[in-house]
Amino acid sequence: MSIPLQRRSMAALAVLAGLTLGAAAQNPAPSADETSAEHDARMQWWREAKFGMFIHWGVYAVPAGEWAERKNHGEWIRETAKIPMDVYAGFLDEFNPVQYNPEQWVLAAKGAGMKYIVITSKHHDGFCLWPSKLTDYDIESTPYKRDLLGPLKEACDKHGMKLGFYYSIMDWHHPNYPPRGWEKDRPREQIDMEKYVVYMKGQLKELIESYDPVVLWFDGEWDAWTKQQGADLYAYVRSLKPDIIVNNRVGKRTRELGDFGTPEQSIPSRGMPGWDWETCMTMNNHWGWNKADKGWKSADSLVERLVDIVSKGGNFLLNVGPKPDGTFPDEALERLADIGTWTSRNGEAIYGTTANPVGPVSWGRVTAKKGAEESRLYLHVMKRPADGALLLPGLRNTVKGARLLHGGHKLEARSGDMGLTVTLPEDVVQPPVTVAELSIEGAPKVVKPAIQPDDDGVLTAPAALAEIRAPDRVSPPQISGEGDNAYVSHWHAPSASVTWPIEVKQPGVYEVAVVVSAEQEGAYMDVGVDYTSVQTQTSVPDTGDYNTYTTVHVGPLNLSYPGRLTLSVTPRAEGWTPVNIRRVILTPTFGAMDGGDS
Ligand code: FHN
Repeated sequence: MSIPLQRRSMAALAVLAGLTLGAAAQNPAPSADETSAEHDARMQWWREAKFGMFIHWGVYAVPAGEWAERKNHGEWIRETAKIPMDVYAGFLDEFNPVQYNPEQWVLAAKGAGMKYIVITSKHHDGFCLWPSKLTDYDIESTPYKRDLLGPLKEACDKHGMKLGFYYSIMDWHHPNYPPRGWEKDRPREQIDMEKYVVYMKGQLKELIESYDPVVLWFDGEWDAWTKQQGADLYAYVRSLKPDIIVNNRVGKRTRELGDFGTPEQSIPSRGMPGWDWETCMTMNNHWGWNKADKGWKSADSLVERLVDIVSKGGNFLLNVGPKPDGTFPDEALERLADIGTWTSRNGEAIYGTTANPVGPVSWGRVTAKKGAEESRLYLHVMKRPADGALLLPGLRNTVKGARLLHGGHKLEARSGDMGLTVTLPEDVVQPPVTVAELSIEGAPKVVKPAIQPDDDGVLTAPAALAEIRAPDRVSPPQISGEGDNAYVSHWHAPSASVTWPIEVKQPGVYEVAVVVSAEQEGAYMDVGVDYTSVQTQTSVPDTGDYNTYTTVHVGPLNLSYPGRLTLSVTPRAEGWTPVNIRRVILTPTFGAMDGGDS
């Protein structure tokens, strides 16, 4: 499988350099621009796969997180323990994974219901798991000597598992890459990012030609790296393999460059609408092997995270940090097996689904398989309501049937004012997440229930019920938190707006107030409905921090006739600075206005 090796011939390096430099200059990547249909075709398998295994493995596994008196190091141990290069090289001499059996890894991933694997071909320390022609800082310089990626590729192909590579742009070993600030013993004269890029391209060419990876997962882009270099590298790897999928850390972790977003150790509360994204997460508190780390997440909570992520339109890349002997920690194997019990029963509600079409529900999460004639909604019950009533707010379709996905037990489903409700009897609950399958006629039709005035006629539009509107490829505001504590945040784009369906029962003038926070003043916004709006007279004040909210009185809004309307908050582009919103309140003034009873 791997490349026949003439070790590290400068001649080879020069030829490659000449070749690549030439190529880069000409930007030979005609495939950079693709139609959206071609883009969708390229992303399809990834979008359907949903669940993958991340593997952080390298010589940093040898110290197992321990150095001097500290036990909490991980794959960053060279940096966090400030280990000089020559001392760190000692780990290469000890790295000998004789128990490495990649087929066992692949079967463990497959057993968990994972569809692809992404392994660290080279992490920040610069050590390469394959015999690279371009450096001797690789597996061949260890007692093990043999390629680690080739056998993994073979095992993946054998079991229908897709394989991708993590590749760190940041490199704490390569002479042309800037040394760490604390490294006084490494010369800085050789810093030359152009040469380093040639090196990277050479290695990526080796990896692509030798192992045909389906994903390139770049990282370490926050250091000495530019958007332009990212765009060039993206075009380069797509020119080598047009259908390869590349994450957004090829650039500067934005929406502008790369095929998918990469939230880390977190799940965006409303997903990333209009964009492909993948949450990567550790199973305990470290990416790399740390023998002292017992902070393992439970299998149940990992299943819930998988469901949460997929219901928001994302993929889940769950990490394992193998030991230096080449085996997976028992705790990881146990969790993979337990997760597999759930995915083997409920996989239909995960693979090939799309995000929840009805909006947040209090009892769990929803995934969907939409069709023109018939659609399937998968109700992932995490907290069964006391009466077992699983309301899908605003869903207006005709029910075709409902059943437990695993076991097929028939369930009752009925339409009502607020939407469609499926009833889950107590005795059929299947922890950690019970899945009910609801079949409906046609594509999901959702008419969000409008916000109703309270007894005093006050209309309160909370962030939890808000809808975010943002042009494509713009980083949209996010809704974080649940219930009354929810808030709209990360509102960098003035082209985005926030809306709510409201029901005006009594026409008249309403006093508008918004509950906001900001860390800079200067923002103005319009609050309005379909036919009229009012603008903040003064800029939103700096409240000191985003957790400190204040009520800004915007002014009167004349809602002249009853009915269902869309309330919206829209930034004024000029001078916009990010503002968090907790809620918008419309208080009737007409008691006073019509002088009636007040
Ligand atoms: O520094 C790395 C870290 O070691 C790990 O690889 C994670 C995985 O996404 N990424 C970086 C931190 O953002």
